[in-house]
Amino acid sequence: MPAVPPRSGEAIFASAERVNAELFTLTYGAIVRQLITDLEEVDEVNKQLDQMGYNIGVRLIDEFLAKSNVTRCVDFKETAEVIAKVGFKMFLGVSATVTNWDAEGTTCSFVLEDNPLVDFVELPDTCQGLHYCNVLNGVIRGALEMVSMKTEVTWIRDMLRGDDTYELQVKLLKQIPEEYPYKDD
Ligand code: MYR
Repeated sequence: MPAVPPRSGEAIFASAERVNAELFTLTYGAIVRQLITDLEEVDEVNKQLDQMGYNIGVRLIDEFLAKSNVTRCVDFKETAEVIAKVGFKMFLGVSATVTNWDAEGTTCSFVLEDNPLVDFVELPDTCQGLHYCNVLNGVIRGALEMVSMKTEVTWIRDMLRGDDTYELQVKLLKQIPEEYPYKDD
């Protein structure tokens, strides 16, 4: 008889998933720490994280569209719901709530139900201006640009800065109409 009973396949997968998530969180933390050391200015770190996210976002959209089977959204409201419920879940493992729409339907906020990026994170006083999760701004901006939407993405609330939740505002600046690829004769 083994001293420890073997775990079921499901339990092994669940624990592998948790280890992967922790590894991802710790790796992201190590990247942020390195950027702080290299760049010294938190504003520069914020910019760099946003740029990193943008580079990820412009590539990630293909994987998102292939895996999610999401087709064209009718408007920005539907796009926002898709990001909150499908995109966040797929890449971050959590959902977000879409809220705070403006009257024009071009600005809204994502309120994160949880934020795995910040597990184990405590910011020292010297990093108070840091937007630790700024990679997410870039990811959303980059992904949406690939489907013809120019956006501005800004943190409104950030628990690492003492707020009660994580709120990311997305403003649609411009929607470039897609050109019909064939000429009518
Ligand atoms: C369309 O109308 O073409 C569909 C647009 C879907 C855009 C979905 C963008 C996914 C972004 C994922 C963000 C993940 C953040 C962790």
